[in-house]
Amino acid sequence: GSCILNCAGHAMKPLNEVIQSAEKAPPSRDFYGALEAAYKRNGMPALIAELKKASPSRGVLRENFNPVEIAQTYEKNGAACLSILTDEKYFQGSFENLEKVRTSGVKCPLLCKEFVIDKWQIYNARSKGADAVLLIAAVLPDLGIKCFLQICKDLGMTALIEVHDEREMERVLNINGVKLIGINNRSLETFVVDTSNTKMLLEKHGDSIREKGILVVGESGLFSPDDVAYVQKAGISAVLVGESLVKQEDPGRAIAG
Ligand code: IGP
Repeated sequence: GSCILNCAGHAMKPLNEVIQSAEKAPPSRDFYGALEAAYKRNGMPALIAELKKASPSRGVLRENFNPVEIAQTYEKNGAACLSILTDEKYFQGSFENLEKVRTSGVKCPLLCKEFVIDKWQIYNARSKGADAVLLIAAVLPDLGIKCFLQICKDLGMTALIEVHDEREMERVLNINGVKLIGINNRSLETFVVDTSNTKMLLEKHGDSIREKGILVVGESGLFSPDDVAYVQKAGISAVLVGESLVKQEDPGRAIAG
């Protein structure tokens, strides 16, 4: 069909075509269910292991970045789900990486990690094999989150809704159908990581989160077993870890250790 070019010079399918490809894609896997099951099984936070080649705050994290190899060692060593950066500009990610992992035999559900501001991106993610998308409360109005949640539901995908502060947490808790909230400990403005943010937000809102059956993911800046124990004690059920794994020579062993 006819394509237009996006600002990165990539051909973009028109919306109707990308919707069709999403609907034709092999069915999605249950990202939320995989986290819940791993948490119940182990009594330890479920691991979402992230494939991240570079970041705006740290530059290139890993030179020899073979997405399939990394994904396989993550899975082998007990990751419940994987997060794959597809944002090119800031994280040197790609949809090619997502598709490669999806077709490699890796069974973990996959989160497509980019800055979603348009529904086109959700259909595109699904058409490339993603099972979940990240929705960042800081960059979306409530109505956008609601609309995108519905699209995810229709596609059988999980939405991970990311919050940073109390105001965003309150907004998100007022939206129906939210099942998975990520608390990002890294400030989007200063890049400073503060895990006490998770503790503070869960002390204030833990009751209503539990009442609604929402699972919480601790995101960013987790390096040691102590860091994980700290956010677990605060009440999270899963962790999203990128840098500290990707930087290891053997990312799989780092999980086991
Ligand atoms: C992983 P870390 O510090 O373990 O590499 O963080 C993940 O939380 C981080 O990559 C992230 C992110 C984001 C990246 C969280 N939210 C939004 C891009 C966009």
